[in-house]
Amino acid sequence: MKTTILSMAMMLIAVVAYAQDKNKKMTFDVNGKCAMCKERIEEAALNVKGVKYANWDIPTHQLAVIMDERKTDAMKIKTAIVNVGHDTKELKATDEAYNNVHPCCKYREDNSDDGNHHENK
Ligand SMILES: [Cu+2]
Repeated sequence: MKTTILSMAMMLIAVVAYAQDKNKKMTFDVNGKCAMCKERIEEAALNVKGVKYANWDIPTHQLAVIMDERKTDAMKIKTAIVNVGHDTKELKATDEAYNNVHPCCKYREDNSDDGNHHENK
């Protein structure tokens, strides 16, 4: 009986360790419109410790990341992104952060982009 509990506990630990993926892939919506936004968004994401890869797609507004879940999580990345002025679905940039983006990047006023493939909100 004791060994059963022990082996079950071991399995549980193994499952928890497995859930902490060190190369976790994720995509989420980040608002922006041009190549400058792309650079800013990717730089902000990559500056988060544990983020290994970041690629923001201009027409779809999707940010793809690969991160080490033991070091970071989606919320931390989103926080870094809103801090440089870009809205995500869950978190919005402060007006102060938004005002710091380049005038050509004012995606809230003019949501057109280089690709013309995304829907206007
Ligand atoms: Cu821009």
